[in-house]
Amino acid sequence: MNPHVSTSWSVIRILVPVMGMAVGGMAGESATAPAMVADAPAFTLPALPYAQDALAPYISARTMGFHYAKHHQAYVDNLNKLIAGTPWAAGPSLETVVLESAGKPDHAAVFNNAAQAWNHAFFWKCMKPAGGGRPAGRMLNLIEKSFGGFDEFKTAFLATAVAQFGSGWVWLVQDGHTLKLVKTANADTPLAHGQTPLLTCDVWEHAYYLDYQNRRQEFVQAFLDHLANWEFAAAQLR
Ligand code: MN3
Repeated sequence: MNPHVSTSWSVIRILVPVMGMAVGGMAGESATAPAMVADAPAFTLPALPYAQDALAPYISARTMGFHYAKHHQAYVDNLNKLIAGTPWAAGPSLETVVLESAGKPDHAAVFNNAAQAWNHAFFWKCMKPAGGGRPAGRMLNLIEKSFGGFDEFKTAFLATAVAQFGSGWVWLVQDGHTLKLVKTANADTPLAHGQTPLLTCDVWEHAYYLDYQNRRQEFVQAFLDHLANWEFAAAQLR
């Protein structure tokens, strides 16, 4: 599927009330519209860095069709609805919305949707076709220093992913001069805790259930062995 199709739907949702038109028949006809729409949504679904079937067989096109085109799109759409008419709709970055809404109970819905929109955009970049393997250079040195070796890091990443009860994320983060593994529940993100995210794997069931059913560890192992984009992770180091 063309990732731009999903973006055009969010545009249609904005256009329909303005133009008083029915949705029927418009799908696919307004992919070039955003720049012309006065009330364009504050945030749009970012394009995937690869085709939706590029990570198969480790993540199927069917999973990506739901995970990217439905779940990620829904977080973006919900965020746009929640911030409509607020200063957050007027141009700050997604990171700013995450940071400004974090830890504020009256803005929990904004935080949940903004953080999930950010986490997913980051997660897609943490993978690539024919990824996995070992990092090199400074990243490998930091991993060896922080975890005692790359194999030890992988074992700890898997254990952290499996230990996350229910929905959440496993992250390799930079915290000062050291690297750490952290897990976050639901939408929570290391961004909101002053840590620098380097690499993440989504361990919500929607990330793996179609391909692996309940076998989360097998999914995370495939992420480490075949998908992890260590060049992207190294580029996040400070
Ligand atoms: Mn997800």
